[in-house]
Amino acid sequence: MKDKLIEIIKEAGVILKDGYYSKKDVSFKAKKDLVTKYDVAVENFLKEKFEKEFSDFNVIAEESDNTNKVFSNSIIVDPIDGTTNFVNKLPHTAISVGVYKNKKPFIGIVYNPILDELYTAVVGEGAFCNGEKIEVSDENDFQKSLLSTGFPYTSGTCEDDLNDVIEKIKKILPKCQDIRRLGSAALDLCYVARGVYEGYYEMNLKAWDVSAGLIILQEAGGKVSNIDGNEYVLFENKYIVASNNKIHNELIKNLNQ
Ligand code: LIP
Repeated sequence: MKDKLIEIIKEAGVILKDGYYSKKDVSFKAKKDLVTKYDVAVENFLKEKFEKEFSDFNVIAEESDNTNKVFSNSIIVDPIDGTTNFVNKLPHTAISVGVYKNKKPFIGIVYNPILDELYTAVVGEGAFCNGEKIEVSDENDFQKSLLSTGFPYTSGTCEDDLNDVIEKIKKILPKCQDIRRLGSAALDLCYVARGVYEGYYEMNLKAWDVSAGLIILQEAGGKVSNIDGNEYVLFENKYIVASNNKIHNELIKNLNQ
């Protein structure tokens, strides 16, 4: 299944790449939440191919889902993760596809066709970037850890969420090396997987933002949880917290202090 998925995702990457270098009309799903015709075109392409090739799976995709529910066999698709970057020609944008069998993680693929980075993982077989094995960083000193986060679209409309973002940064920033915000949750998780960041956290994400990246990260030796340190459940938890495993407890402790 993995090879067929990669073949289809690479074809979809051509649509994303063409769009990236073209002039784009932008629509708003919400105050800060953008969408373009390319999000829809990549999604339609992937949905049609996946439904034909993998008829035992439900395809759940960002621009057409209205259930917010994972079925027992699901292919969860974000056609363009990092749409704001895509629109502004910041090359941190990717197609994300997570496959869940009997509700359990099975295959994760994140493809950035602009930088030509293909992250892949099958549960039990390790994680790879362009075919090279990747592993999380060895750093266990929180003060030396580079972290990443994201700001929820709701920070423009919900004061509680905005305050929460600020509070968390106030708690974490003095204690770590630094914090980045690059704008694609799928790639943030892959960057923890390949040892660029030691940790990552974000609120209000949907299953399509993280379904593939969390499989890739766990296969690279990392850890994913909710903000209490317990299992992260797609579509259910407000926060996702991810790390190289070594700093996880401290990251959780500092986020909650
Ligand atoms: C986006 C994320 C980004 C996050 C946004 C949003 P989209 O996904 O990956 O990191 O901060 O809230 O969810 O909307 O570009 O697919």
